[in-house]
Amino acid sequence: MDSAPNKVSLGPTVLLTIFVGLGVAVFVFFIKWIKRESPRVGSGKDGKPGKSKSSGELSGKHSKKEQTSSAKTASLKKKLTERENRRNNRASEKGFRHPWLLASLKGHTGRVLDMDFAANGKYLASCGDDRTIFVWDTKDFSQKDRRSLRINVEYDHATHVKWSPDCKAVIAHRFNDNCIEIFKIEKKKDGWISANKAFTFPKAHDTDIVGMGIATNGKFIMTCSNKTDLVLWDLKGEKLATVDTFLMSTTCAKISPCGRFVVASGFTPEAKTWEVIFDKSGEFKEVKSVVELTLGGHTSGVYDVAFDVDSSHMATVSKDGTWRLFDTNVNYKQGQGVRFEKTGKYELDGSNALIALSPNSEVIAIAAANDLQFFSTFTGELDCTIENVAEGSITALFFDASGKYLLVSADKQIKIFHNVTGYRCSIVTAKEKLKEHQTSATKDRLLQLIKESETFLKNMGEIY
Ligand SMILES: *[C@@H]1O[C@H](CO)[C@@H](O)[C@H](O)[C@H]1NC(C)=O
Ligand SMILES: CC(=O)N[C@H]1CO[C@H](CO)[C@@H](O)[C@@H]1O
Repeated sequence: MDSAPNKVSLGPTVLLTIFVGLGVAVFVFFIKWIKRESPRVGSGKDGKPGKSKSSGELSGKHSKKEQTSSAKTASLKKKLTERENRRNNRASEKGFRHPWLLASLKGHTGRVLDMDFAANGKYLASCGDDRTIFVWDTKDFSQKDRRSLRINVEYDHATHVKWSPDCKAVIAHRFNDNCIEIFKIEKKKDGWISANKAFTFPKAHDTDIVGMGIATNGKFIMTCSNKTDLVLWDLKGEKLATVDTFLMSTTCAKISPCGRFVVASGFTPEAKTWEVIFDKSGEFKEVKSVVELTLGGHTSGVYDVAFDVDSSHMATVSKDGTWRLFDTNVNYKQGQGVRFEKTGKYELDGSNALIALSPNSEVIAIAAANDLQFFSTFTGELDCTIENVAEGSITALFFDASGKYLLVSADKQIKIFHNVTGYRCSIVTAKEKLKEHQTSATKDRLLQLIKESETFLKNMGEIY
């Protein structure tokens, strides 16, 4: 080949190289400058910019002012978080690892948004924005192969999912239609289950819902919007009552495990409780606010509420950076209020937080963005932080009925963690009990519990 055309064609290449090189240099410089200007950019683990406590004061959402103040900065922030997302993606491809992680349930192709255990402990239901509900066989979380059932949510996706107390139905909340849909679950001959769409409830809320539940006594269903309208339903989809939560905006609404109370929280610095009352013949009578069971003491909005197994303890997590544990086993009908028991500080960023209380009320787990923290309710102290559990925010968390595991949904997976903190707490409380006078049988049982817990912790490579 002649060398002349080569020379000609080299020109633009060289130019292009120089041009690209310069561009990269300018970009890198600009990024460095931006990082210095706003040190928190990119520290958000949610793909959102990190947020200091003070900037979160506006209803826990992104401050609009901040976003519009400089379009240029915003678009750069976006670029930066995109880069970080890519980095995180690479990290999550390799997979999240942690010694406390027992298993991950994989099957959803979209974000898992909610999950619920069946009362018989045999099934776990989860829903995601991939328009599916999965039912998982919960037998032995450590085994790899697991039966699951995939239920399609037609033309929509479910944001909330719950089991009926008899384990014969799954109740889902359709996002676009903003209404409840019931799926009948039937046992098949092979021992596994099948699902069939049964019916849908009428739409009752104008905005997204933040909570849905069904009472363990099977008497009512509850839905609550992100505004202040909370609706109680019978199981056929007839409205029993509508309650104004008077919370300005509501972030959480749950039915207590005993099936008697509805607790909701939101913008105001306390969670409110209502009792749902039925007459002797089982007819709905009324829903009544119970001020004695107000969970107060926070200085800012309450994000989430959790219960122990028999509703004798409730816990709250607030935007003020603290959690609070209450003894709710009180004679509220005689005017006795809840007893405040413990508080602790969680040190996590995020515009929202979720809380889970272990069945025996010894452990609190808090999730904000994609981080987790475990606390002992005996000391109130932080036991462990697990960071970057997923790429996106944690959407739900709770303990299984045995208290052995903490389940966390985020991204496309459900992660199951050993309740290591719980074992440590068991040792502490058993030792406390041993200090008191005990029968020799109790003493033996406590010593046995300590031994078993210590063995478990030793095998996990944990201190105790
Ligand atoms: C409430 O839900 C509506 C959608 O129905 C949404 O536009 C609005 O931003 C939500 N409000 C809050 C405070 O989350
Ligand atoms: C808080 C809690 O439920 N802890 C439990 C963790 O798991 C151990 C072993 O099953 C239990 O003994 C603890 O009670």
